[in-house]
Amino acid sequence: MLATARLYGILDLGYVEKSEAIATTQALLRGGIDILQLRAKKTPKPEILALAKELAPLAAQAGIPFIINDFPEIATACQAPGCHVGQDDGPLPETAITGRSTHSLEQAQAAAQEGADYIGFGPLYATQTKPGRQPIGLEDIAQVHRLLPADFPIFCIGGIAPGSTLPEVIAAGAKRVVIVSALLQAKDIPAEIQAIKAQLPAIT
Ligand code: TZP
Ligand code: MG
Repeated sequence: MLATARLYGILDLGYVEKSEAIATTQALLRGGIDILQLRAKKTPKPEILALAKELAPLAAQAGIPFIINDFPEIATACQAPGCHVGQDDGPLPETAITGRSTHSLEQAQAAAQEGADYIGFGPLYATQTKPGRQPIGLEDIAQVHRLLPADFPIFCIGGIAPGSTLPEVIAAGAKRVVIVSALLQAKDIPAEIQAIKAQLPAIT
């Protein structure tokens, strides 16, 4: 499933009210998102777990990986296949799928070597979704794809939006992207997903 995934969506509770979480997830799944992550930086853990238990079966039914940000124990408890961790979150979790955020070529290589199943690479641009993090720009996108095995999933992330930055991100060599705020704030999420996937190159 990861091998052909091109568009990674994140249900970020910084943008979506808990009361809207199911409907937004259903819209993401209906549109054909390839991977879904639950990210909740300010929500108490029991509430994240309760929501994760509701979302996991929806993603499973849609046949896509469901990834929990930061909490492998929540992934295990809700039977989500994956967990995503940052640079400061210690060793990779023991979930079936593991992802690591990376912010440089060195970190990208290190994550692949430690056995991550995919990486996020960014933020390419400054973004309100991860405030205070220095953007890395587009110049290393081609190189990170040269350095890592051709089939290793690299998801470019941070400030990507269709109609503005996406074309230049693709032109710089991105094959896969994570899009958070632009998707969650879209008027028609499924239509937005389809428009983005039409722009992304096919994985060969
Ligand atoms: N990690 C690096 S940038 C980022 C994360 C979680 C946020 C990306 O969100 P957006 O809204 O697509 O810029
Ligand atoms: Mg983290």
